[in-house]
Amino acid sequence: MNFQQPNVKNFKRYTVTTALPYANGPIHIGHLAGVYVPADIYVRYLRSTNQDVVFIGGSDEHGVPITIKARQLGVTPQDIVDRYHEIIKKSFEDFGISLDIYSRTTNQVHHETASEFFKKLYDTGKFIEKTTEQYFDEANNQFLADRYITGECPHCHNLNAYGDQCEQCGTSLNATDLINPKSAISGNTPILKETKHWYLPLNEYDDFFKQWILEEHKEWKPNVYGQCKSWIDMGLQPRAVTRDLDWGIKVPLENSEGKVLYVWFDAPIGYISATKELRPDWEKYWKDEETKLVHFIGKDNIVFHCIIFPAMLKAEGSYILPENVPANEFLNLENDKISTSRNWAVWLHEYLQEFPNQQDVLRYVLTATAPETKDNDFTWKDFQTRNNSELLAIFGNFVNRTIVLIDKYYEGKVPECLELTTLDKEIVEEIKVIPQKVAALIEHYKFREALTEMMS
Ligand code: B3M
Ligand code: ZN
Repeated sequence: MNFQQPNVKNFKRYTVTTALPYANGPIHIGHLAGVYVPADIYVRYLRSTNQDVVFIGGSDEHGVPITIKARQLGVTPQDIVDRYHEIIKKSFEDFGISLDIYSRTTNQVHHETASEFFKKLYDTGKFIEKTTEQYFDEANNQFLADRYITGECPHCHNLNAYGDQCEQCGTSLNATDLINPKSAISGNTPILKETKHWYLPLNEYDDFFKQWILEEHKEWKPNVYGQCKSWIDMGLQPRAVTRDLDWGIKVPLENSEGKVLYVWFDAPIGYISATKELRPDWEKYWKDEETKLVHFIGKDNIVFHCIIFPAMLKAEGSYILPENVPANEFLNLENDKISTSRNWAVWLHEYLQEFPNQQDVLRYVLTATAPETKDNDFTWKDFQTRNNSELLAIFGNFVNRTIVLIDKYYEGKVPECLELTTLDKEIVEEIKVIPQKVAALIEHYKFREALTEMMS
């Protein structure tokens, strides 16, 4: 094993965030393995060493994913987010993800925080205002933002790319980049129509990103660093931060009826709003250089957390930037991509019903098979084997034998230490360094290896 140096820079406190799941469906094992279990291990480790840490989560309740779900079920977006926010919140609590707060982006404090953030960037001239042609569905009389439009990705030629992103290759897109665009509402080919929006000119941050990521954060995971490098090398483009939609945070400007903040503008600000809600002294967790900010996310969220949100924070000027963004790859289920729409998933709330009090088994299996460096597969056969052969036969048996034998031969008391043999001494020396090894691995987001070290 490579023994790694602990962080050279010393931090006074930690702000650890977990991607805010869309409140349009329940949590599944893919979410857990990719984001919440590793983040929870990291935070529990920090707390165990008496670090000052806030652990932030919440529901992402705006954007097209919510309105699409509401349309499918014939209810309002508010109904959808109310329903799923409760399910998600409860399943995290029951599973033992030790978040300090699980907030939501429809909260008043979040609407205020996101509006103020936008207003400050607007007032300080950080946006460009552009009127462009955007896709419009004539049958439904509405502009088609983000997931309301699908088409072929110009990069990897996935036929089901969304208007803001291709989930296959991870590229962030503008709707007009798509080949053969179709309305996700009517299936029609949309027309182009003029509309005005505000853009964050990411191209002006080119030098900043080259320095900050490519030079100063070479230690980021290869998958994260690699994706960032390829976007920076391609040349960053201005990104619209507003949308023509009726669900979301209203653009806080005169004459902007029917326009809301882009969900990827407001959602990451949700981390800040949740911290505000949690602590009156929230500012030190976001504005003090001695705070280490770490975002746990899945790989499809890399561009938003490594490029767009940092550009927003930088433009605003008073915030710290993330120190690391440990993104995982995807977890498949029985060799097939987890899919909410095809109902191919192990849902957390269902697992908790079927395996009451077996949270730790799932945590163990998801950590042992975590998709840290490449996509990985969850199978029930593997779950069974790991439970029976590892947790039970190795770990359980070790504990059981130790206790049973002490009970049998020494009346339940740890016997006095006799003269140690050379072999005993070697083992004692080896055991002593294990906690440091595990700690160093956790600090470097290598949770699988940390687990292996623990078990061995
Ligand atoms: N809701 C996307 C997702 O669930 C989005 C994450 C927001 S993090 C600020 O994958
Ligand atoms: Zn693609």
